[in-house]
Amino acid sequence: MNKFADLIDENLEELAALETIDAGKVFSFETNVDIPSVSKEVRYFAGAADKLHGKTLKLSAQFQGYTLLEPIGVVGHIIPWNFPSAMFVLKCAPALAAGCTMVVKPAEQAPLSALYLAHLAKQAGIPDGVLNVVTGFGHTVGSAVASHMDIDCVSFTGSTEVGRLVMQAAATSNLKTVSLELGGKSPLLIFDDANIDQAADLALLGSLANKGEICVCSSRVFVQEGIYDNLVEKLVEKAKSWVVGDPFDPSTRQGPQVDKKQYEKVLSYIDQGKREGASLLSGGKPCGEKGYYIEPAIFENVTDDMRIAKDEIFGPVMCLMKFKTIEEAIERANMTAYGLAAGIVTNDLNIANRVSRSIRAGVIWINCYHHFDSGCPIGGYKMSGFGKDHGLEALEKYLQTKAVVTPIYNTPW
Ligand code: TXE
Repeated sequence: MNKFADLIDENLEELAALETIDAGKVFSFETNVDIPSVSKEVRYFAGAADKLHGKTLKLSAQFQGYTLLEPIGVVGHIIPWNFPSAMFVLKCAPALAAGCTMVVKPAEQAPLSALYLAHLAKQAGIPDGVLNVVTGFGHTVGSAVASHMDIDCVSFTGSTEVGRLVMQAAATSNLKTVSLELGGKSPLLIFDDANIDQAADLALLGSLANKGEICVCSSRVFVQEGIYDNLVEKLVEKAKSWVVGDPFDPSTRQGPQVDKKQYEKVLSYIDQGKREGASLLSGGKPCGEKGYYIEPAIFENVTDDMRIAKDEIFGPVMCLMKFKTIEEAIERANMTAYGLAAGIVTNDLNIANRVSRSIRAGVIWINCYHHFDSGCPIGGYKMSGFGKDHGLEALEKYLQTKAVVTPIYNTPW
């Protein structure tokens, strides 16, 4: 695995270019942040591989026992297109460390880096048959993985709709274990004491990074009334320098949406927002002559019951909402079927502590956003799914515990 990580570093530019060509991701982000995190993830779990062990059990008189941690078996990883390389190692690295074999089904929109990573894994000496990639569509290859009788565990990241199908297929085939990382509608809560400049930067990053194609993106931005007007002014001003265009250009912050389906989905939600009565402060139009580029849309006067405030749009669309009290912020932040992430911007420790404990979401970022780390588990509450990726917790879904019991004095009962 360490050799695999070295080869990822040596092929950083190739992998970054594949992501940009295949998924429209910004090349400078790929080379500086995304692909370096891919090799780091592999090294993190390489370090865990020789530290997985069971416990000695304290049993009632005459008996002794211990547990063994065993690989769960063959894992099926079904992954999406928004972070193709990162998703690949997010799933494969802990499964390899746990001693599993696996079949990866990359998304049909962006399968190239998965094939390239599998080639590097082979070069690194990972034995044939351990890490396999099968490309294809969801309704054929994906559903075959989910319903396969010889696959012991399926680890899925994608839409809530397909997550349900995967769980159903597992239930009606061999009852394989399932972990699901699904959609989100994460809140960012900005309190009156926040630094306006920093808060505006975090709101833009949280909502627009990777063209909004991030499951944890902060698509609902709640701002306390005391700084609301100043913050909105700052946001709109900063949004003007958010460059949308050629993802290979170093000045670009946002490339094209991944495909026509996503592009049309995002534009139709922007129309829906206007029809529902939200006010479009900036952007929200197709951008350029060709390609799936969209000017980031910033909406205000958004109410909690609007579709743009409830559904996962998965595009560069920010919904601004004003609140008065901490209690109101907590209640409205939790008013979602999802629970993947949340952000808090404040310098008041009491607010940060209270709010972080009151929000039902798998990760809470305080005065930062989108900080992913190999050591930090990420995963959903509520309809965002269950099971963790990243962190030592990610190993749990690829392991099972076997208990071994023997009598101490050779007594037969
Ligand atoms: O997802 P799908 P799509 C959300 C986001 C986006 C929406 C649709 O809101 O707009 O989902 O995106 C495979 N059995 N997310 O259509 O279809 C598919 O081939 C088994 C959030 O791309 O869920 C791909 O490999 N597998 C998300 C993977 O599932 C099936 C990231 C995800 O695709 C299948 C992506 C089936 N019947 C989209 N049908 C996140 N949580 O990060 C499809 N697949």
